[in-house]
Amino acid sequence: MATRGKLTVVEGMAISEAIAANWDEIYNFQARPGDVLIATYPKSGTTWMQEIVDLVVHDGDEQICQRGPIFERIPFIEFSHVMKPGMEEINAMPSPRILKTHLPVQLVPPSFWRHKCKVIYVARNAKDTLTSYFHFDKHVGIHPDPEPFEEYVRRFMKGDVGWGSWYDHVKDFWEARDKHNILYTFYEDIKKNPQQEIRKVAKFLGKELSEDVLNKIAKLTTFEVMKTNPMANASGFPKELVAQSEKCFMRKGKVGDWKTLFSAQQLEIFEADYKQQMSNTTLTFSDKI
Ligand code: PPS
Repeated sequence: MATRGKLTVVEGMAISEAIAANWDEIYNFQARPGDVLIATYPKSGTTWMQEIVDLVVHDGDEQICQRGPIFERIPFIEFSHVMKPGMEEINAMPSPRILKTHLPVQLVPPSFWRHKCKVIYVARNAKDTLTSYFHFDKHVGIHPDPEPFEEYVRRFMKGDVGWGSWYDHVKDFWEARDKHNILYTFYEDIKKNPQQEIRKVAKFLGKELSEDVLNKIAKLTTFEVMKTNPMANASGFPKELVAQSEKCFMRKGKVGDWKTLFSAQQLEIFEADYKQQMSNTTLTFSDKI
């Protein structure tokens, strides 16, 4: 990797310098009534939920969902200065828009809360998120080199990776779910029972879809189908940012891939720290891994 971006700190969150440089405009983003926000910690199934939501909103019409790459159909707010669509294009999109963010709940642009926008959150278990993020950071230049893995595990536990602490992110959205209009979903649940989780998303968005349409959406959003769909697999990502997008966005799509990276000793340290960091929440992932 020729160039490597650096992390800095904004409002207590570690974030790439490229995003920090435009922080005021990002935080002051003007959401509109009816906008839907897909919010996640990185590598938690964002792209998957993006495709599900676009298909739900369009009644399972796969042709409409071929109208452009996923990152154009559902723009990424914090990246609007890094790649297209930029802020002007996002502002020009007709309502209702579907948007993506990785920001922690306290840093979501306040206009989303002011307009009581619907927010769909996807949480993924910590070890698989870390594993996916490690592979992503190896191939994408916006963050520092993640090698060696042992050091990456330490940084992840401290929240010294892009978008800060996974622990605070999942816990704070969990606490906020009843205060705001938030649907809290889990990657592992979508994997286990996609129809059921897609039905929840549809209900949350006020869409009544037939069983046939729900089944169709579940099929179109399997890992295998999305991986080969150029409009869903992020293969059109700018090459200067992502040299080999297939290694970043549609890598394995499994639950439990962390087992390929963690040593027994790393696991022990990670689990002890996890217990401590997750001791003050009712949120659990234990039966989902
Ligand atoms: S990003 O860059 O933060 O927006 O990445 P994100 O989309 O959140 O997460 C990428 C991981 O999600 C997996 N993925 C899927 N899993 C199952 N089914 C489907 N359809 C699917 N689509 C994406 C993707 O493979 C990444 O996980 P890993 O573990 O790296 O394979």
